Amino acid sequence: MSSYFSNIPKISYEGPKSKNPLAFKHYNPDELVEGKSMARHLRFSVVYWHTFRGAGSDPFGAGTMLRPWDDGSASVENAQKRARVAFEFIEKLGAPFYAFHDRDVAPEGATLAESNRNLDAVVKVLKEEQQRTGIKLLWGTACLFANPRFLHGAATSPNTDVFAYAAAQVKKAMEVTHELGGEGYTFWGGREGYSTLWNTDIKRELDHLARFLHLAVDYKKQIGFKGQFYIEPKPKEPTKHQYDSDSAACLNFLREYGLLDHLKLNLESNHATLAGHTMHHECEVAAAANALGSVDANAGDDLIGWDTDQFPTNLYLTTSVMLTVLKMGGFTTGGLNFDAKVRRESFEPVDLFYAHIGGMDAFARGLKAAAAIRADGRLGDIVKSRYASWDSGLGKSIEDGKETLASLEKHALSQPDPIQHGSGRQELIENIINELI
Ligand code: XUL
Ligand code: CO
Repeated sequence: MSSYFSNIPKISYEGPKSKNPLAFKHYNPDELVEGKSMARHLRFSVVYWHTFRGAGSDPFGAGTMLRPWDDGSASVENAQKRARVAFEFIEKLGAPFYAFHDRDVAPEGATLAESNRNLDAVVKVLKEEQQRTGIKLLWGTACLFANPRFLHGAATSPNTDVFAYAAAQVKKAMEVTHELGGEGYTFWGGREGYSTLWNTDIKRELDHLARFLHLAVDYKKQIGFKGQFYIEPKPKEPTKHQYDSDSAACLNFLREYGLLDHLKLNLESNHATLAGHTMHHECEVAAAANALGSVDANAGDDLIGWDTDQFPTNLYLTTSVMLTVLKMGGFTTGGLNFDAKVRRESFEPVDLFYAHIGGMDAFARGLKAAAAIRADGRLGDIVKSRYASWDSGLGKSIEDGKETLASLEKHALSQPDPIQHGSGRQELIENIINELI
């Protein structure tokens, strides 16, 4: 196959002084941070949907992307060729993983059976390319939101035939993910939510969503797929309210329906901000429940209210994510998956390289800054001393479940009323972070 990126070298690390736009300034895959290579910490993944299927269209205009390898047809041959080009790109970039939806990689056929055959034909190429390059599948997923049949949802559709069709699609997507050695499988509830409550039975829809996920858990066991299941929170868009609205809502749902042992969270930065949270908040909430599985690494725009899915460049964002990731002991099956798209105005193939290089360097800097904050110790000491009263005496006794309201009343009456205690030191902490970032 002819090369489509022959004028682009393999992207390599040249260090912070390099002015080469096609080189890493901070991502040095073999460099050790806290005793582990950057590549193993960060586990970068390229998404198929934005990078190879994103046309650059928006609600106001048509696509703009120049993709000379793509003939624009929905043929299987075009999809197979695109898959080879995708691997050429990922290989040159040096990302170890990729992720896809079933309908990104292969065209939908006239029937489900034909769609499955199309998928098999492209999976054959993906498998060959994985073997040729050593690039691995971070996770697969099924697109249960684009086709009009899913307009009222998939697992939460009021129509049982749609539920069954979605189940069949997940079954197939899970099979091919398994065949490709995928390390995970993601459920993003594209249209699992509502546009108006006047026509919606929330309780029934949530029961159906849980039933759907339990069916997937059962099938996973049946076929011996060992990858991690993820659920991806998002509060709105396309629906007014998505049931998987944020980390806390997902955790509550998973707990309520006995699914917490089977799914972790795949958190996305722009979804966090749409939910009115920082990504740091979402990561900490998930990690506190031992459920932070993977990250869709992107960013929103401060002023545009949509899910703009921009490449992450903000070092405070990447540092905060990596602090939580280091604290929880690192990713296991998950990674940093660039669920991000180049701007409509950045329509040349080379822009795909600039975008990913920038995101990878931003996370490499975030990793180094997070490790520096941990090594410095001042932030850790401030947090530790903030909770010091819980480490012994009364605090320990409360944590151990040995106190009652009556015993605490006795304690409170036995001594002067507590005074304003312990500055939060927010400004000092922010100065320390700025010093180390
Ligand atoms: C949509 C989104 C999806 C999921 C996979 O906002 O993030 O691409 O990551 O379905
Ligand atoms: Co995502």
